[in-house]
Amino acid sequence: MNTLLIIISAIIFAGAVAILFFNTGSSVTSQAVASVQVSVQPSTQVQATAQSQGSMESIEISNFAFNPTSISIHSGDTVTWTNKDSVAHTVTSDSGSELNSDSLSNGASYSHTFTTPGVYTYHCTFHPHMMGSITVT
Ligand SMILES: [Cu+2]
Repeated sequence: MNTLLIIISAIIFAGAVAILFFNTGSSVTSQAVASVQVSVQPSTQVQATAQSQGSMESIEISNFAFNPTSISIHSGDTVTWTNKDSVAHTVTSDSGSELNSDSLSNGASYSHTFTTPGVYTYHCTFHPHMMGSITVT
């Protein structure tokens, strides 16, 4: 009778040890999964940030012209105009107030982020023959 009790106790003890071992093993596994998630999340965030920032496009103002004259961009992209001429120019919407730079002297830049699709035509207020357009899709 005593022997049977000892055997039953041993089985229960062995079961308890097995459960402890199993729990320890599974917590190590979930830690490993957590560390994998942590290493994956930052690169996902960087991609999301890069997407929300959009692309950067450059237009040079030189020889009384916008170069390139016309470009096509995506909503969220930013365009930067830089004046390479010795005389001042502006970047001014033909209608509306989307583009409204100050007078840009030599070397000065003007940047604008387009958030709404459409065709934005613009000119220089000092030299109305200087024209350009931005198509936002
Ligand atoms: Cu001009």
